[in-house]
Amino acid sequence: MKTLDTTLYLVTDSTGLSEEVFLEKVELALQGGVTFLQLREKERSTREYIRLARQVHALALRYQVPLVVDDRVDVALAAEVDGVHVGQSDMPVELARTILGPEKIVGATAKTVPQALEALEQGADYLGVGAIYPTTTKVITIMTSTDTLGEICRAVPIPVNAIGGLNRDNLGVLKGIPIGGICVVSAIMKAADPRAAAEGLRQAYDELRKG
Ligand code: TZP
Ligand code: MG
Repeated sequence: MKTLDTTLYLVTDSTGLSEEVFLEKVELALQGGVTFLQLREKERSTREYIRLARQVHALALRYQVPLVVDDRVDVALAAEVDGVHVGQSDMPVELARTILGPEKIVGATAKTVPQALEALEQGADYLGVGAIYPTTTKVITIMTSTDTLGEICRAVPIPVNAIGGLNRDNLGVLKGIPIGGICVVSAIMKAADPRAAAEGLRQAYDELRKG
């Protein structure tokens, strides 16, 4: 099993941002304590996706934070990033693992215990589970209850991250659930100060763990 720090996992969203502003936001988030990065691009051409992945990877390397790309195994390979995150309608974990090999990170979305066990068996290194709260980020998702989240966490030995509508003020519902960390998009990407936003999330998460 890989040692991954998924405490504060940022899924990026570059919608409406210039490349310069986007990269600056990602860097500020890294300075604020993001421990894991996923580049998630739904509109870009393959060529643009690869180019941006390379740029974000250069940043991530500076902060020693792993970078995975959403969905696209080809982009992960071409840009030589650390791995991929696949959803339930993306390439199966098993195939992503075969293509990427044992060293690369393969993360998966799971919404039920059977999905979680299947992803684990196929070689997933971590899971994302949600949406815990309704989200304003453009995504096709259904809500997952915190009971199911807890069951998934207890069913698998790999890190399980909660995702969906999370911010520093609403993490209380996760109390007592053995999550590996939290995933956020807008709480950081839409913040005027992504560094302060990341710091605030780290602080709120630490308090959740202590309390
Ligand atoms: N998968 C489930 S919810 C979600 C994804 C990618 C988006 C979460 O975004 P936000 O802005 O943190 O609610
Ligand atoms: Mg996907």
